[in-house]
Amino acid sequence: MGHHLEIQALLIALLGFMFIGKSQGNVHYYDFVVEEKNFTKLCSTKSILTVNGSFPGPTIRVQKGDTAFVTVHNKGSYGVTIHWHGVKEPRDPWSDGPENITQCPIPPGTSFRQKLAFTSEEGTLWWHAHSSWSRATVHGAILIFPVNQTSYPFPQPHAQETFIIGEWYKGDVQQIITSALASGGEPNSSDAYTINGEPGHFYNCSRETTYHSWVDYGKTYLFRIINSAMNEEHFFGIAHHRLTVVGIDASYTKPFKTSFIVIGPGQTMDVLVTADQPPRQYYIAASPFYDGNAPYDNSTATAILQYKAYTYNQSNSDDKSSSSSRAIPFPMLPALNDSGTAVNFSKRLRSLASKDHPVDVPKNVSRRIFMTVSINVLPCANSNCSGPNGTRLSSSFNNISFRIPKIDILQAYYWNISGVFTGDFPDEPPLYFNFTGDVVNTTMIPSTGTRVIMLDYKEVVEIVWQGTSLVGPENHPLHLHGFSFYVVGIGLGNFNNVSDPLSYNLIDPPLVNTFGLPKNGWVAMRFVADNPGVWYMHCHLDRHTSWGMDTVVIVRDGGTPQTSMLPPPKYLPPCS
Ligand SMILES: *[C@@H]1O[C@H](CO)[C@@H](O)[C@H](O)[C@H]1NC(C)=O
Ligand SMILES: *[C@@H]1O[C@H](CO)[C@@H](O)[C@H](O)[C@H]1NC(C)=O
Ligand SMILES: *[C@@H]1O[C@H](CO)[C@@H](O)[C@H](O)[C@H]1NC(C)=O
Ligand SMILES: *[C@@H]1O[C@H](CO)[C@@H](O)[C@H](O)[C@H]1NC(C)=O
Ligand SMILES: *[C@@H]1O[C@H](CO)[C@@H](O)[C@H](O)[C@H]1NC(C)=O
Ligand SMILES: *[C@@H]1O[C@H](CO)[C@@H](O)[C@H](O)[C@H]1NC(C)=O
Ligand SMILES: *[C@@H]1O[C@H](CO)[C@@H](O)[C@H](O)[C@H]1NC(C)=O
Ligand SMILES: *[C@@H]1O[C@H](CO)[C@@H](O)[C@H](O)[C@H]1NC(C)=O
Ligand SMILES: *[C@@H]1O[C@H](CO)[C@@H](O)[C@H](O)[C@H]1NC(C)=O
Ligand SMILES: *[C@@H]1O[C@H](CO)[C@@H](O)[C@H](O)[C@H]1NC(C)=O
Ligand SMILES: *[C@@H]1O[C@H](CO)[C@@H](O)[C@H](O)[C@H]1NC(C)=O
Ligand SMILES: *[C@@H]1O[C@H](CO)[C@@H](O)[C@H](O)[C@H]1NC(C)=O
Ligand SMILES: [Cu+2]
Repeated sequence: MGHHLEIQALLIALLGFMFIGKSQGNVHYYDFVVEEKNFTKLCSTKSILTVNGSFPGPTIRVQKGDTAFVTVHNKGSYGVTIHWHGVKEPRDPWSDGPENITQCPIPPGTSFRQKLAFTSEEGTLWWHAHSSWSRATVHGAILIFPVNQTSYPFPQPHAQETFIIGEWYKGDVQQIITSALASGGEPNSSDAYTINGEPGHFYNCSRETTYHSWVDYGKTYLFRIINSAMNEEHFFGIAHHRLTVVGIDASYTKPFKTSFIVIGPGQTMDVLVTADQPPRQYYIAASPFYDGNAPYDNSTATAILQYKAYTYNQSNSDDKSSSSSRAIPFPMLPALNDSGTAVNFSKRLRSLASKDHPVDVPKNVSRRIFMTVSINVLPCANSNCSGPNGTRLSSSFNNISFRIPKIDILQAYYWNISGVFTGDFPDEPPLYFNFTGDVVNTTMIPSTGTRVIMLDYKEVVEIVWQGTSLVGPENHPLHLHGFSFYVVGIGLGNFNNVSDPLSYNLIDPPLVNTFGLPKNGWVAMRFVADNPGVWYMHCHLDRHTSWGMDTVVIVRDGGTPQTSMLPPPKYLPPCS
């Protein structure tokens, strides 16, 4: 009898252990030391903010369903925050990171512990600072492996490698945005793009440090590409090699072959590459995609795909002679302003929608939000600002240019502190006009404020983002924290709420956290508001966010402990 009970208890404990083991995954601990470090690039040395002195910063490696605790130690000279881009953080906005949205900055000399709760994400994500422009140098990869290390929905790759596209400024990034906001004009463009921290052959003083990726002939590799650039989207390709896209934003896609990808800041893309070309060196290149009319950095970052079997000598070394490097094949990439190609690429993305990786596309929408996305100008006293015609550059959603408060919205919401935000972001723009017409009303002045979208728990939301031709139409990579969303429709021109929904893809739309809104076009996306909390929504081009192309989504609690926000951690960085 007693024996039986013991065995029963043991079995229950064992089952319980297996269950917990399965649902909770492993726990990882990381320490991130935010510190200044000198780097020499483009023939000059400057001090940048880093995590642990590396650029890009350290990689977080977990399996699906794991938990990671990251203690961020700020040894820099100003306050910062860190965000885990694409990690949904169920019911826990306290760890999400955007400055004065979910937390105040971590003061120099102090630490803040954040919890990363991985749930459905599998593939590639990334982390980055979320304070002013510090993310330019404070960022790194998050790799989420399948629970069964071999159970990719594609043949097991021989090896994997991460490519982080970055943007390098010779000047101080904080000073660049501060002075641009003071003058009202465009911030200075970057001086180079980088691949894994290195600009590559087409810049001065960067040949010696160009990033090399070594491959074996005949093998297939999983390349994880992350765009961490500040202000430009990119075309990315490898000479003579086809890429097979298999994932985006830590969600698997139906595989498709392409000679290049289009990837905006905030996006990640997983591709398979087979080393099936004559063994030698090939350029890997990241060129900007920019279809607006502001000045921009039109340079190209490169790395080298190098076959191991290729033994090279003085005459064909990529580092020794510029005449030979010209012979390294270069990928065919679209023209830098090729909007049509960028839109066509984004239309090819489809969720895998398989038995093991099913989709759950919301069908019965209960809340529709139609949101214009615009660059604007604000009048300036004596017309002496540096924007067009002496104005001050601005930007908006539904003609509201967002203002970030001094106390974070999460604390204000949780503790009912009034005067920080209002819950009245409108579901429609104040005016319907020919949003994408040639004749634009540039006198359309946005209002300013901290107006947020309030959603009930489990509301089924559709947001249609409508680009406008005001001031400077261009593609905008729009990002929502706390969720992945299905992109059910993409189009050019003005959204038609009768005919356009008829062509929605409700079968296998891509599931993403960031998506490029085409220049003078629209994107329809859907998600279920099942994550109570305070979640930032913004353009991932940092100059646009700085001008006000952002807002916040607050999802109310659902009425039970399991459907409510978790309580705050014991320590939160103070708001000064
Ligand atoms: C960062 O540096 C600290 C202190 O040297 C170290 O303890 C920590 O493990 C490092 N973190 C990572 C992610 O490498
Ligand atoms: C960077 O180099 C400058 C000049 O050599 C030096 O004064 C400064 O202390 C260095 N900064 C760091 C973080 O090492
Ligand atoms: C992992 O998945 C592969 C392919 O689905 C399967 O063959 C293998 O048995 C699995 N291994 C474990 C330990 O579950
Ligand atoms: C911006 O660029 C201009 C022109 O190159 C330069 O004079 C200025 O110092 C730069 N501003 C900052 C903040 O780096
Ligand atoms: C490289 O340096 C040379 C000589 O100083 C200069 O003329 C050229 O413009 C520089 N090129 C780039 C890409 O910065
Ligand atoms: C980049 O822009 C400069 C002018 O700012 C122009 O001279 C140059 O041709 C452009 N390069 C490319 C590759 O478009
Ligand atoms: C791209 O720019 C070139 C000139 O730089 C222009 O001729 C062309 O029309 C532009 N293409 C698009 C699609 O805007
Ligand atoms: C985009 O796709 C459409 C429809 O297939 C095609 O007509 C158009 O030429 C494509 N545009 C570009 C730039 O490839
Ligand atoms: C600047 O002025 C010109 C000429 O009046 C006008 O065509 C243009 O639309 C104005 N731009 C803006 C952004 O107001
Ligand atoms: C909007 O403007 C575009 C471009 O000028 C034009 O082709 C279209 O007919 C206009 N739409 C409406 C509804 O006026
Ligand atoms: C431009 O927009 C303003 C509102 O921002 C409106 O008062 C004005 O009538 C509009 N002008 C035209 C020509 O549509
Ligand atoms: C955030 O709030 C702090 C005070 O708590 C303030 O010093 C800082 O400038 C604010 N940041 C932004 C981006 O407004
Ligand atoms: Cu934008």
